Amino acid sequence: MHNVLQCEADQPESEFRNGRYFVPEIETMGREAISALQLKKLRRILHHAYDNVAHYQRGFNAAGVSPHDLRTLDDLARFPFTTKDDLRDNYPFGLFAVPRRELRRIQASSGTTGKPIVVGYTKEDLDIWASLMARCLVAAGVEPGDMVHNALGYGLFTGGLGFHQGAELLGCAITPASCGATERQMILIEDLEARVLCATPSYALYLAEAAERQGVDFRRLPLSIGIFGAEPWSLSLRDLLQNRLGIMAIDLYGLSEITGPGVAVECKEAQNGLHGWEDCFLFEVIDPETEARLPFGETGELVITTLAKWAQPMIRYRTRDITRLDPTPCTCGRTHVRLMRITGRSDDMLIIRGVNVYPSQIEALLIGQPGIEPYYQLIVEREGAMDTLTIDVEATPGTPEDRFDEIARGLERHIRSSIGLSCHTRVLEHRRVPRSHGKAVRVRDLRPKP
Ligand code: DLL
Repeated sequence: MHNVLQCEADQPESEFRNGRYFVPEIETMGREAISALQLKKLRRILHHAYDNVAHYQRGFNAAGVSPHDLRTLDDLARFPFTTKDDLRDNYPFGLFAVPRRELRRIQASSGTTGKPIVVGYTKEDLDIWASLMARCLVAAGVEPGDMVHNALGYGLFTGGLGFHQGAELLGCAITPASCGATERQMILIEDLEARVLCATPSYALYLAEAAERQGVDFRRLPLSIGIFGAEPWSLSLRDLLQNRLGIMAIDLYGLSEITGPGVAVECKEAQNGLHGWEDCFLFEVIDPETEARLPFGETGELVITTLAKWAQPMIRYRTRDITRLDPTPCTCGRTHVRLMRITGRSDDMLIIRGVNVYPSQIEALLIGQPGIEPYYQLIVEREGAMDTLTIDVEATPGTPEDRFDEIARGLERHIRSSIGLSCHTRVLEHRRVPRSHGKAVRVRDLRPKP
């Protein structure tokens, strides 16, 4: 039934069998071949979900569809979405599609509020995840034999173990540093001559700052590739990290509900959009309001169906992540659809005096402005019926305090003229904006809870 060998047999020549992690037959397939492969796998996963998960059976029946109705990929639009609430409501085992003895790992989503969300994997799921991560590392320029420093959290969060398995499979030596203990991390990066750093972009920035404070120049170390993800980050932050760490900074995307990191990655050749692995995932973009599927190129909410996940298949999972898809082949030769970066999450979008804005858009405007450091926090409050935004930024060390006000007003003008957003800005002393070791807290929402 849920047999990875069956899944392998569908692929022209599978990396799961022969241990290669750039597989031109898969990664450079023409669109028709990708669609044919997806249709075959989609049929199987819909049957698997329907036959083994009561929640899916009820949902499909209520929508008047059965897996037999899937004749083309477009027919998927008739099937119901899955949401985070479905995972919560079916906690812990309700969405699992295999007997418990077949599970080999449970991870949990990094959310800090409410009931946790658990995700489960069979042995085959873990193998596929590791090989997709290995593929991502290759796309990012990592080679067997490389020293990889992993500053992503180990534990229930999928970041640490996800990168770990992929790097080991590829034949790298990985240091499971996890997050925190920043001074020790710097020593290890330097002494072990790491070539690759895996982290959240905000922690990479913190590492860069700590290194500068200690007089360590990362640009003179062998470190040359940074693979960053787990939170939205702007192109301005990418430039800054590349310059300060002397690396190429690659964006990598994933989420616990859909395995973890390794769903999509930028290639080192183009660094322009993240290749989503279409032999294992089916990507759709929908209008979050009408829930209608949008054509390639239009921006909306990303919806993902897992094509090869047996313990806990996800059918049309609403990620809440905002992006657009580009199916044109990339200069690297890969043909899998590209996610043109994740701008933010629909639940993180702020509406300030009628202007819709994501934190990463504000980040892009702040970084590189004179007199301030690249650390910020957004504070949302309510005044009457209006939401207001205050941006806390941090002065560059040595900036006289009597200039703070003038810098703040300059930033307000810059933001207003660039994106039409009126906000209040406060320039704080150096190191007054909190640093993050994992995912950065960009927004403090002080509005009264409904
Ligand atoms: O953050 C998995 C991961 C670990 C990805 C390490 C990349 C690197 P969760 O904790 O479940 O899993 O959070 C998933 O983080 O829905 C996005 O909102 C956000 N996210 C992940 N990668 C990116 C990225 C991991 N490259 C949620 N750009 C997702 C923007 C990202 N947002």
